[in-house]
Amino acid sequence: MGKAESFEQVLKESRVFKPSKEFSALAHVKSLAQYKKMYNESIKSPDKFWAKIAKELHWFKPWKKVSDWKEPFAKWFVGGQTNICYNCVDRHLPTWRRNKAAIVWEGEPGDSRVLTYNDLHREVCIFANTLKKLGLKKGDRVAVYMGMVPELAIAILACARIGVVHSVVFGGFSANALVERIHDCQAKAVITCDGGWRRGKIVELKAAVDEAVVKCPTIENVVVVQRTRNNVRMEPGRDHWYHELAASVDANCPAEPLDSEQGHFILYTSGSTGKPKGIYHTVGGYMVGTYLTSKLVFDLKDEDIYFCTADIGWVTGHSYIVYGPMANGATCVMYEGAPNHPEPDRFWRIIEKYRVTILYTAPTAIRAFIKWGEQWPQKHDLSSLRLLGSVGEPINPEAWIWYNNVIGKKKCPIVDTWWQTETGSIMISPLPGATPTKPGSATLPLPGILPECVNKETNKKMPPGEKGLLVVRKPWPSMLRGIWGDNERYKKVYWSTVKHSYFTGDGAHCDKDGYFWITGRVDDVIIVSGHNLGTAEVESALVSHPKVAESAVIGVPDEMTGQAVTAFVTLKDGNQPIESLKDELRAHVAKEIGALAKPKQIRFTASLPKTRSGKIMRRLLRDIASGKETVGDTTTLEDYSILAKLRTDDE
Ligand code: 7RM
Repeated sequence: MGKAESFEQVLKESRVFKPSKEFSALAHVKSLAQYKKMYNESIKSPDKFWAKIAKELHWFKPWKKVSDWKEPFAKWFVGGQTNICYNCVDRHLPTWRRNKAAIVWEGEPGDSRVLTYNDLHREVCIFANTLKKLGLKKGDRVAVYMGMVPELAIAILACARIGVVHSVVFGGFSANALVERIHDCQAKAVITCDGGWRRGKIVELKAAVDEAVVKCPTIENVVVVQRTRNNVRMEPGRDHWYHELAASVDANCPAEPLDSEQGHFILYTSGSTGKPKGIYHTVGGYMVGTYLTSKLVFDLKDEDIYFCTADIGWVTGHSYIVYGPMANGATCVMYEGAPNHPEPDRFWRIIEKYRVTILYTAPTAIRAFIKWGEQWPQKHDLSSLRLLGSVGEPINPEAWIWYNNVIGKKKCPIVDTWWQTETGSIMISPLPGATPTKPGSATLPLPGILPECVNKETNKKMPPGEKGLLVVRKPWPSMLRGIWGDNERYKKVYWSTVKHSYFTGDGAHCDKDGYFWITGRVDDVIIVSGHNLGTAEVESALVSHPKVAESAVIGVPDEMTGQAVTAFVTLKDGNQPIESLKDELRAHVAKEIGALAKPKQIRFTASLPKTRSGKIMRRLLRDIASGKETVGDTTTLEDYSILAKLRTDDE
């Protein structure tokens, strides 16, 4: 574990931002002392803590045992029966929220729809009844391959209502990615759309399903929601228009009482080698985790207009567009398309139009906004915003400060939320009314969560400032229950690196205040002359240069130093990729971190290979830098053409 002080300067931000008195006064958690008290109690008596939270939700039958832990297999609220769809929808109907907007949806072409909780209930019941009509039953798996339309939220809630396990496959993935995921979980049906709108063009979803399904013998039915009205082929007997099926079913469908440990969903994450992992979640624990974290982290109030910009094909969309906020009865803004269509101010336009109060987005998006220029947000009235969130990667202090100044106008707390598909809900994050924030740090663990930075060899907690592996020491309700169909892989990937601990795959260090600073995936760590460099640190240093928009760094084998840093750099609009800038950037990194972190090679590029949720696929960059063919899973890559471009780019 590296400990060279000089390397940690970039992330060793000294700035501290305290929540304002006005914000704290109205927040669910009002002070650091209140948070600490709640945290300590939750760790001392976790079952008591979680039971109290779970009781805020509806259970058809109470649990017998709060938790049951047989490492590495957890059960929560054992013996209890509930229904997450009921808690997200029906629970609000006898209250004034019946006619409150649940989904405020904006289509990319500019159309919009508003569904109240009452509307949502009707739509979900009808969808659930159409699924039943097709013979789908509790425990069956269904693949959902749609654009960001209200029917996507409705479809997954409908599955949850009757105990069907959904596997959402992001609509930007290829037919092959869909085939692989359907095979793995043996899905019986696909729910899709004719097409989806993206940057003014139709994404041919149904055509991809046609290509996929011929290779998927388990698929009996394809349900097609009409969105773009492009011509699609309908295979008689197999394919059904949703609106036709829906016309003939009952609008009443009671939510089924489900065992707390009944399957809820599978969501595939790309493995660095081999096939994607089907991360498997169950009903009760996931519901309680997303409910609590939505409430505390976003400080959700009934007056809020909450906008999470993620796609539902990513876990963030599952937990923080649909399940968590709706379990709280929130109003959720959902947007169909690209952030720069028709112009780079689309998010700001939406915020102004609907008076959004909470914005949750990703560092990759923030860096794109910085690249596009301040003039776009400045054209709009963003004064309704009161809270900002970030997720997906370490947010570099540069982007944090820009987000704070330009979007939050220095009056909105920023919650930098660390979590994973596997964790189900947010694990490390500020509570906006309680936690002083430091740009670049996800700050402190949420109640009930016990993360630690540890030394791999000794399994001991690292001293402040020293990097280690990020693990979680105790089970928590929304944790994954396994990898679908592969318990051995589950044990190996998450439970064999550090004894009796869940290994996150991330590296991190804690500072003297116990704040967590996540430095990226440990697979991505670069070791230069024996010194451990987190990709996040070097990238953050590069991005703090005024001409740099984004960067990705990787380690390449080097005779002298073991590994050397290679940096891929994209420039802000209006800057030229000239040779002298490379020296300038090297000097900048040396100044920010130290000479050892200086990139030996710098390659300017127009774009980086990313997943749709914005994570840079450094593994692919390593293949490119070493001239190798790409091996391993590429199904989560957003834009394949970037690989070809990078390969042919001049150095
Ligand atoms: C929610 C999500 C998980 C990985 C995780 C980290 C990285 C996510 C942050 C972050 C630093 C953050 N699920 N990550 N959030 N790193 N600070 N706030 O992203 O399964 O798609 O990815 O993302 O490496 O392990 S995910």
